[in-house]
Amino acid sequence: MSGKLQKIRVIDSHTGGEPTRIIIEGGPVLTGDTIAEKRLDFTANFDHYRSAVVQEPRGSDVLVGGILVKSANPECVSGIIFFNNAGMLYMCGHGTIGLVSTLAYLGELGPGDHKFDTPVGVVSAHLFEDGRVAVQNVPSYRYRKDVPVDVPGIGPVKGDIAWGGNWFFLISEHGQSLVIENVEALTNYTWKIRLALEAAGISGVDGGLIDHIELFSPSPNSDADSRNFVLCPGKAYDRSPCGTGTSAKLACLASDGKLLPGEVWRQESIIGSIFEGSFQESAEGVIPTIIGTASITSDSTLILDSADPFCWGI
Ligand code: PYC
Repeated sequence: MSGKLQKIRVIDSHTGGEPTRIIIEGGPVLTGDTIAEKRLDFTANFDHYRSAVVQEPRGSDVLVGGILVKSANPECVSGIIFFNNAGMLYMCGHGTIGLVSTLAYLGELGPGDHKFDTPVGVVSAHLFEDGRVAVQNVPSYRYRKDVPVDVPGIGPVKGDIAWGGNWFFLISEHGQSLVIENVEALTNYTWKIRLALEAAGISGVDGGLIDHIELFSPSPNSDADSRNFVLCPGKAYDRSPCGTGTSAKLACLASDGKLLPGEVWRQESIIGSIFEGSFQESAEGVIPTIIGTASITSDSTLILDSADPFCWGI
């Protein structure tokens, strides 16, 4: 027996293995003059939609959702707000690549340049004829270098705090083996660091919560400059090299003089997918460009049945 049915049309894709689900129809109508205000409205008044779309039983911890919203900026195709199992993101690189591929699949945009409004600024995307997408991200920068944190159960750890559209703690000296077989241990290790940072009051600018932890190591793959493991806010690991995380890495490489403007950095994820990153200098840090590819995996309608005890997610 069913109750009142509500339908939400979504397009799913994955970018380097990391899934994105874009709401096309049936999502909440958000209010606010800016995308940042609409994001706050989503959090305050429509969190049950976030849960229904990305949490089980329709989604999973790894899924990133996105909702298209009207942008007041006439240069933008649309505004976009990304969210996950823990709450709202500020920006999402793999998600933006998924968004562009989704709109191309729907016939709403073609090869060329397109701008999107996000809660942290306008991002530009270029869709290539071969399906690759280049995302020019918001200005990214390293805030603090070599920040020590004492981590219960681990000991002292040092990392850089950087902004790439979300706040990251980037660690190169960790003694961990970045291989897929080690994902559970890597998750536990990085989660302890995440909690220790918060407990110690270590944050980004203006108390910004550092909710992404990123480990780096050399890659055995000669096509890649580095491999990473990225822990996302809700304890899932990023299957892609993480667009905002790669942006944060580029900002650190630029600050250390290890990568020059226009030089390419090939960042490999823990599952072997690669983003190509480069940057231009800017007054606020660097402007990263991340290139990747998304594949569409589903064009479907979510059914929200008011008689379903888990209608709004688990
Ligand atoms: O690609 O920026 C990204 C991202 C953030 C969280 C998951 N992916």
